[in-house]
Amino acid sequence: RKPRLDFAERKGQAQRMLGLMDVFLKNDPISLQKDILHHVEYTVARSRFSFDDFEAYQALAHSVRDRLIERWHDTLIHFKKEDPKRVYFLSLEFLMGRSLSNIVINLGIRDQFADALSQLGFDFEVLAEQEGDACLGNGGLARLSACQMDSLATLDYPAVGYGLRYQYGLFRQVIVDGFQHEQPDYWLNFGNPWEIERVHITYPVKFYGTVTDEFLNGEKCKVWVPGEMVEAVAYDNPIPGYGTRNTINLRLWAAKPSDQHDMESFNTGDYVDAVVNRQRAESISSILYPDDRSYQGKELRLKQQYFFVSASVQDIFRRFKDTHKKFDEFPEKVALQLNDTHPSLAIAEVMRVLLDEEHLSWHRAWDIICKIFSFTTHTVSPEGLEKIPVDLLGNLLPRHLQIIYDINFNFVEELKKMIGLDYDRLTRMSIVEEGAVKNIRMANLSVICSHTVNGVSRLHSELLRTKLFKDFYDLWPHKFQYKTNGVTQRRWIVVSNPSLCALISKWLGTEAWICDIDLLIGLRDSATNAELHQEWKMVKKVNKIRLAEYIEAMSGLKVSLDAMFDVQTKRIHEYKRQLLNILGIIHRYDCIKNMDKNDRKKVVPRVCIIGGKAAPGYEIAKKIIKLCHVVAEKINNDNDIGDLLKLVFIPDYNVSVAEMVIPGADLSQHLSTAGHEASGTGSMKFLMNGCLLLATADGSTIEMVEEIGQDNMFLFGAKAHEVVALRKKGPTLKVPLQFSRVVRMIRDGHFGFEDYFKSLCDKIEGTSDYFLLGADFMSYLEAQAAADKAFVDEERWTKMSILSAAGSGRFSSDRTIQEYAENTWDIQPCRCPF
Ligand code: OAK
Repeated sequence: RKPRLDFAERKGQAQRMLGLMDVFLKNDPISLQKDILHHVEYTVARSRFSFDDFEAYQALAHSVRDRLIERWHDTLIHFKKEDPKRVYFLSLEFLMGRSLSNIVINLGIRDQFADALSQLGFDFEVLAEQEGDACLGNGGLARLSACQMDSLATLDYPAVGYGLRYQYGLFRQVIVDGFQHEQPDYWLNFGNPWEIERVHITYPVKFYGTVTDEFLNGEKCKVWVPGEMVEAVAYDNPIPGYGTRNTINLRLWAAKPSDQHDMESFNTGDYVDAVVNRQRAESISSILYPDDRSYQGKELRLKQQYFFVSASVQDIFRRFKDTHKKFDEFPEKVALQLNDTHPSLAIAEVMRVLLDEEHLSWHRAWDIICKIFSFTTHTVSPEGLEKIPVDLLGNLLPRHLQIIYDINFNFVEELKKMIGLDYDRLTRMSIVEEGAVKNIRMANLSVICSHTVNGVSRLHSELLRTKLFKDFYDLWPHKFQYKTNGVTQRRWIVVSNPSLCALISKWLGTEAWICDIDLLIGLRDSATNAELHQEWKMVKKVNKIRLAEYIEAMSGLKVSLDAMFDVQTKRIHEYKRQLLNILGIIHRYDCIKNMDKNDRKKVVPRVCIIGGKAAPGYEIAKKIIKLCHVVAEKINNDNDIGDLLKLVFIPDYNVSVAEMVIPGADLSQHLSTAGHEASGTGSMKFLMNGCLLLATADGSTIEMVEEIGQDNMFLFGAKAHEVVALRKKGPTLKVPLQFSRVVRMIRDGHFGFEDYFKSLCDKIEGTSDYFLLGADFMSYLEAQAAADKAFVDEERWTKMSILSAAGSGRFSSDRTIQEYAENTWDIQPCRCPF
């Protein structure tokens, strides 16, 4: 690949930039201290002689924000002047986590702030810990959006992110007696210094009502008379790039009652009802739905989708019309990226605006649609695809339903010309699903109207082409691409693992890898160097100490640093097979119990760490969490076992917990049944941190094997193409005795709660073992044994660890974004001058 940017040049520009900034906000220690104290006194409104850590954090955050805003303004002005083609990234979820450290690192002023603070008697890290996480998303898709925003800014792409500013983020997970309980995350309670409320940037969003035919200049046109109107208010979140002045915008919309529409109800005299009704409007952006894949046909969810889409589309049109008159130029200036199907109403909305408000012909409007939308799906299974009941959509958005029907009519007519009257295929490909409940298939709508359909790994793309969207692939093979996911090394090494960051820069002799990750490969040259080994082990130890302290503070459990820290952290799902991990742990426990003293001496000690949230209504996932707790209770209190095996469940796993857990892991597990994980991005973060992977050949893991070699990972389990055949075997499929034995231990009440776990055991025995835990169990145990063997050979393990990090370059979101820019969006960097 061609080098992205000359690092020396970047660095030089960064230096000049710092000099220039001194004109406005100086970055010397005295100026920074003055600034912080100014914010203590006047923003936080505490006396500068008496403020606590949280107040110091607030003042610090505001000082950083001032510097951020300068660059953000400059970037917006520069984009306006240059008027490049922009990509608009529409996503219902962004999982940003904390911002402070990330921002000061990207701005290149972390050390200056740390020095200034230490002279004031504060520790930067302690203050950074005061910040709460912004959890406006569920899991993989949402964190990917956050990583991609960081890369878009760093690579100087003219991009805008659009999403919803939920008042309640993802629920907080609290464990009571081993059971998950959910508590609301009112994350805005203590204010949010990273957002800028734009009271003057608001748009009306319409719902319900009727559509009538009217005549305008002799032409028939549709007029939508809404039944409800809500106001969308913009909240801007500047996202700084690293080593650049570019700072892009993430615009999140909040719902407010619309004054316009309410005048009537106030005038009718029912003042109290009118005020209560106004509050209803705010509920649209109040809560993030916590189920990451089940579509329940809830009206509020649909309202959220349309609300954010409508406001974003109005904003995009406003920006375009500021400088352009002819809509034919629209595709030259606008690329709209659909992050899964959640924003796909944007298709019908853009069409509606072009037809009903801009009065373009259907032909011209459709031509524009086909040039501007690109769609990325993050799902593997057909059940994961979003469907909206026609009645629901027709009631809430009557004009959009008409447009979708028209798009479908034209599509089906064209299709008939191409494939003839193959009714089965026509039925499968139609946007409208007939049946007891008539549905709109949002994925079909997205595929039909987008110029490009992306999968998130090579395997995923193959599954899309051969299974999920086979009919469409056969019709339009040119539409189908894939962009293997990536994560940002700024967050996942530089922010979360500063010791590793320093070590890598020292051994590569440059910091350039921070924005040119391919340079990491240079570590391979020193993979057997004894001095590097020493330092590498030291870094891991520092991170293990940090994690062990956290575990002790949280659970009271003391863990041995000599043990292998074995981690599986991700959302709890049957297909991700946390249950396989727990069964493996029970097996290990059972083996140790049955060993004599001498054999026990040979056991490789392990600390097994599991973490993740279950969707509140997902019973089986919640049972898996409870099982983990009862098994932990038994093992951790068994004197025969001691330090040989410990099991810990880390509650409320989120971005900032991940930043602490991942660097401290020796081994991480990615156990999805092959063909079920579209990509997986957690594995990439572990890999970058030199953690070894124990994984199935699923999602992007297959590509990781190619980068770092099979010898440096522990692969196991059936391959994706074998899974179907294994399922077909059903009752004739033999499961190993070891598997039956551990399931029996649960059934027999070895860990208590046997009645409660019955349904869980029933799900994995006999024909109901859909995710093939039994079939993969022996291979899993073998991979675990291989990991034990490697771990005792310290030199071999350290070399594998170095090679894992060295080979992780392909999994940077910088690469992903560059591919999207070149092959999907057709946009160019637009770098802000210094
Ligand atoms: C969430 C809601 C609906 C559909 C998919 C998701 C989701 O989070 N999918 C995950 O996306 C990640 C980013 O592409 C992938 O790495 C995961 O494999 C996928 O499950």
